[in-house]
Formats: sequence, C-alpha cells, structure tokens
Amino acid sequence: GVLMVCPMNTYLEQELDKRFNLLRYWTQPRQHEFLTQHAESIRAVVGNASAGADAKLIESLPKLEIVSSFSVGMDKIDLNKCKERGIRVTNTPDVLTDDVADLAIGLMLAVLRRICACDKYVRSGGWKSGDFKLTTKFSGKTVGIIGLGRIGLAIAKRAEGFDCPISYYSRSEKPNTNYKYHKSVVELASNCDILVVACALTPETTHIVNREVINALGPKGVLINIGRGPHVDEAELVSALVEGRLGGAGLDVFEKEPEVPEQLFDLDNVVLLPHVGSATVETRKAMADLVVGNLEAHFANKPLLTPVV
Ligand code: 8YV
Repeated sequence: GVLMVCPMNTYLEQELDKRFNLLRYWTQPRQHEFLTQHAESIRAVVGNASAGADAKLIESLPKLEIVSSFSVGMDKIDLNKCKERGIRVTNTPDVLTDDVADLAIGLMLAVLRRICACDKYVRSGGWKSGDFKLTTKFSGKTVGIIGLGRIGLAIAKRAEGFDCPISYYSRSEKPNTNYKYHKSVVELASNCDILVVACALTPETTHIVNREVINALGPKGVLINIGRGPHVDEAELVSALVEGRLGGAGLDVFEKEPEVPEQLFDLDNVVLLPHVGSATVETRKAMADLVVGNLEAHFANKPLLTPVV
C-alpha cells in the first residue's frame, strides 16, 4: 500500500491509483485507527511541502520502505529517522527550478513596478480620475541570494539578463561563479537592493532573515521569499513593513500557511501569493511523474530517479 498524506494533484492520484493500493490519509475521519489497521501493509508514503513523514508517522509504520515527496523541499520529512531505519527518500528537484526562478523574478518586478497595485487602479476606475505615483526601476538593481543551489543559480541567471549585479550568501563560497560572496546574511543584506531566500529550510536556516537582516536591507530594500515561510521571522517582517523600515516584499510562502498576516493586506508595496512557485500544469505533471517513477523504481529494485536518502 501507498499512503498519500494530503491532497496534492489529481493526475498524481490517478497514476498512483493505477499502480498501487492508494490509501488517502486525509479522507479518514479516524486517522489513528486507520493507521493501526493498515500499518502492516503500508510500504510507501507520498507527502509534499505541507505534510510529509514526521517521526510519529514513521514510527507507526513498521513496514515503511520509501518516502516519495511531491516537492523539492524536504523539511516535512524526518530525514534522520529515515536514515536510521533504512527508509529511502526521494524528492522532485530540477523539474521545478525554472518555475520557481521565474516566479522569483515575477515577484521582483511585481513589487518594484507595483504591477498588482496598478492592475487594481485600472479595475477600480482610478485611472480616469487620478494620477499614479511613479514606481522603482528593476533593471540594474543588485540581487542578493541566500542559497546558491539549483533554484538560487536559476534566479541569478535570470537576473543577469536584467543587468543585475549578483551577490550571495551560502555556508561556503562556491568555486565556480563570479558572483560576489558574502560571509554573512547581514553583510549580504547591507549590500543588495533585493534579497531573495532560495535555500532549504533546516534548523540552521530557520529565521535566517531576522530583525537585524531586515534592518540591514533597509527602507529601500525588497525581500523576496520563494523558499519557506519559517526562513523569515514573520512578525519582524510585518512590523518592518508597517513601520516603513523595509521597502517592500514579495512573498510566496508564510509561516503558518494558509494564514497570512492581515496587516499586509493594505500595503501596496507587498505582493502576496498562495505558495504557487511550482504550480504550473507542466511542472506539476513532471513532479507527479517523478514521484511515481521513484516508487516504481523502488518496487522493481531499480536505482531511484532522484534519491536523497
Ligand atoms: C509545492 C514546494 O508547493 O517543491 C517544494 O518544495 O514547496 C512546492 O513545489 C508542493 O510540494 C506541492 O504541494
């Protein structure tokens, strides 16, 4: 049996249904009893960015062999526990890189050029009566990236097309780039116009954007988060935006999704998206094919397509 922990994608469900005995965890009114009842038959778990396999779930599944995640991020999976138990883990890297990087650039343009506020202005009839205040140029702005992995690099490549100087922070300096390395996030934030979070969420990167970083970015600086909500101290972000200590923000992720701080709703220097970085028809299909392909490979004793553990 394959246990799907929450709803993700209809195509993925269909493909899993065709091949396996698919158990839909979220539809069960009594989840504890359901797990006990199926514990001996569940050999795989399919999770995503909102629910994966924590220690408790793993412990209740003695026959679990593989966790196949419908996401690149693995912060909802207890990787140590999986290693300990010899449980394999797969994710969906590469196929979503373009979409997430595209959206990061979209957020930069949307915040600086006030695309959403302008759209609202037209729809509300404001154009006929008033004049619109000027916005901020994007081309040539310095883009600072936290995490120069697959997604960070794809953002850098795109921003270069807008003549943006690129700088970055990561645990160690990367040998193969000419981008400027900063050895702390505060130093990076002090030296860029737009700061982008593009690293994995781990205990070390939780609240990596804190009050000090936000103040270093400053009243003209813009924060873009396409990573995970907990990368940013959200309460500090909200107060900085409300007090004008930060120039603006483009956010695809939040600390307690789907909850979004309502104080942000009135700010037109902020663009808010419902965690849609990878949400295109093309990419979600490619992600689903990877999830299924990894499970098929595992049960056929073949090498996994995108193994993590
Ligand atoms: C998805 C994501 O939103 O890949 C990730 O880490 O956050 C996204 O691609 C999610 O996993 C789909 O439900």
